[in-house]
Amino acid sequence: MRKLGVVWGIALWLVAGCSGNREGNAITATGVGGNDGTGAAGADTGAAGTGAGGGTGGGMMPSARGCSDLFDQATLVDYSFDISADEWAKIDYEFHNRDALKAAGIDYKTYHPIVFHYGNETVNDAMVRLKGDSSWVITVSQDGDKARMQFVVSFEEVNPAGKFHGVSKIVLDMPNDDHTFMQERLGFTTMAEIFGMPAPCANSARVTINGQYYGLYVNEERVGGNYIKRVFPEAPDGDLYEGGWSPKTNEAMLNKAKLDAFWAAHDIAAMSAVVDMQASVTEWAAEALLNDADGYYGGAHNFYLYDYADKGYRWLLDDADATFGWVGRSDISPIYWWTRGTTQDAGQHYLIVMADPTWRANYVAALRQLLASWDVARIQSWVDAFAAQIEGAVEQDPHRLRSMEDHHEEVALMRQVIADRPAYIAKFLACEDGSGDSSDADGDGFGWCNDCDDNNPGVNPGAVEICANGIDDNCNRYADVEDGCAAM
Ligand SMILES: [Ca+2]
Ligand SMILES: [Ca+2]
Ligand SMILES: [Ca+2]
Ligand SMILES: [Ca+2]
Repeated sequence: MRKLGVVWGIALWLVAGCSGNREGNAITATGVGGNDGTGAAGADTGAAGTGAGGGTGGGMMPSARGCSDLFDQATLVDYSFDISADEWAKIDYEFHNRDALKAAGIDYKTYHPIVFHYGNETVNDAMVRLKGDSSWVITVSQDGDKARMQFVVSFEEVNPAGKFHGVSKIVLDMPNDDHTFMQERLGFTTMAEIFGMPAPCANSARVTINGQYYGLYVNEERVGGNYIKRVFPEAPDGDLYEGGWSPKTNEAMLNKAKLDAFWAAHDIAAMSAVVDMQASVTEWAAEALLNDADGYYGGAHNFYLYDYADKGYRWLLDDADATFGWVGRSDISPIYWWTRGTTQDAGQHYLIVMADPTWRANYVAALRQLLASWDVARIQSWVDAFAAQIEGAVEQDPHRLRSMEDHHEEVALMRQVIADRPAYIAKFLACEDGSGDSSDADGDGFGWCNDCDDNNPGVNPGAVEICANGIDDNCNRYADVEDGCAAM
């Protein structure tokens, strides 16, 4: 799949100082996009509340919500770097020798000095480093001379207080399997604008290096202390962990006992003692609706954990570049997503919730609540606007791997998932509450929405795990030895 393990990246920025100058290829809100396809989408989604979300009248583009103007959705940003031949050779060496450097214990994400340009502005003491994890390894191993570096640009390496348009770091993200060039942008935007939940600011940026166009990226805010101040101004001082382990705030005074209690939790009581349960299951439900194949809900991968004031830990979205994903499939169970053949693990805390009738019902209720705000036409209008905005930049991208025809097909598929995913979730919810098809094909007492295998009466969430049959009998993701059976 995509990123195996915790992913890096996403950048820091400051709330203050959003200077208003805009450079680059501004496009008008009315000049792009459109609501074509709305009728069909509305018919597909049924109870999904198409068009009820409002907000479309004020322009196609999403709102600013406190983001730096660098992330203005109406602008296709143009960044350029000047880097010396020596420094470029070093960064290129790191790029192609990541695993060897890592194995030798050598830092392979070092900062390199650049002169950074944006419009008529220049930053002489900026630095750039590579970013990525498995996406880095994959592009180097698969893409030959089209292998694409991903970057973090920092304005605070030389001057710790350095900022550019209120931002101390910029993340430039583009994995090799996103042929839409906008999955992460759309995932973050939908999370923030449709669900009103925390997500980094993001738009698209063309990056030019030493005068040559290098490629198109999702241009995004880094997650860190300044991000927390923007999204939780009422509770800005909590511990923030990437992947639930790696501290990003309060490094010197972390509540380690609380984090230990979090990882030691194996039941609802222990989990509830340190977790904001409602906020957390709502975040997972949002990922389920986003069809996120590489977040916490669908693979226990990319997430942040934030200790919110006196409410405890809550999950925060990270790395949305596999949203609207699952290779275009919309009929992924929002509970038993792994039954579609992934090898990804399910999260320890996720499984605690799904095994608990009360909190599992609360998760389903959160799906229902979020579905009511899903707005097919509005989200599709963003896809149309973003696609029109980046069309030329995609076409000219020297690191583009697929044809423009493929790109357009992927965008059309993304558009379709935006309509089909809520339709599937509506069907799932109608099974849950008995208002629609809640058939039980194998007659084991668990309808299809609550059965991880509705063609096998011996398999259901009420079953006991049978050892050595190679089957996850009790629908908890794991079979046999992985589910507590003694090794044979
Ligand atoms: Ca059944
Ligand atoms: Ca069954
Ligand atoms: Ca078994
Ligand atoms: Ca099992």
